[in-house]
Amino acid sequence: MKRVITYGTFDLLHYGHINLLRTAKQKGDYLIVGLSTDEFNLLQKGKTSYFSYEKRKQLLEAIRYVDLVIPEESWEQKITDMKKYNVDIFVIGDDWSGKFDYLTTESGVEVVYLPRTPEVSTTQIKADLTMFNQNNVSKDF
Ligand code: C2G
Repeated sequence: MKRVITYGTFDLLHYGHINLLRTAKQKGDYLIVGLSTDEFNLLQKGKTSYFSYEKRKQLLEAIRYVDLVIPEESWEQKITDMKKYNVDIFVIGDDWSGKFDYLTTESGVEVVYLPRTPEVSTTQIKADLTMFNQNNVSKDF
């Protein structure tokens, strides 16, 4: 049983997230997702998600590729998570390329950086929706 783990906020779930989760699952038999809590997002990542942790967890748990969702509360927890969940492979998008190589030396897990899906991001979705609403509001007057 090859166990894979990844981490993220996964807000406004989109096909870029699904592509990553599908490919991550294909690398093993069991996929764990470390889902950033609302506090971790605010205090460590400087961002607030549209959906709360509970709602984002509910969405992730509905995805066929995801076997377990755990809270991501700190940058440091990855080392203990690798041991606690008996992880073989750590997977994340290549926007993080090189940032988690230490997991191989410290925990002996394989680290895989996957190419991001182009053109889609939660930030872009929010920007497009803001533009759309501004254009439509102005037409109403
Ligand atoms: N992703 C992707 N393609 C996109 C958008 C996102 O492959 N178009 C991937 C990211 O590379 C990441 C995952 O989907 O692996 C989740 O994306 P985010 O929620 O933006 O994750 P991030 O904020 O980068 O958090 O400790 C690690 C962090 O929690 C990662």
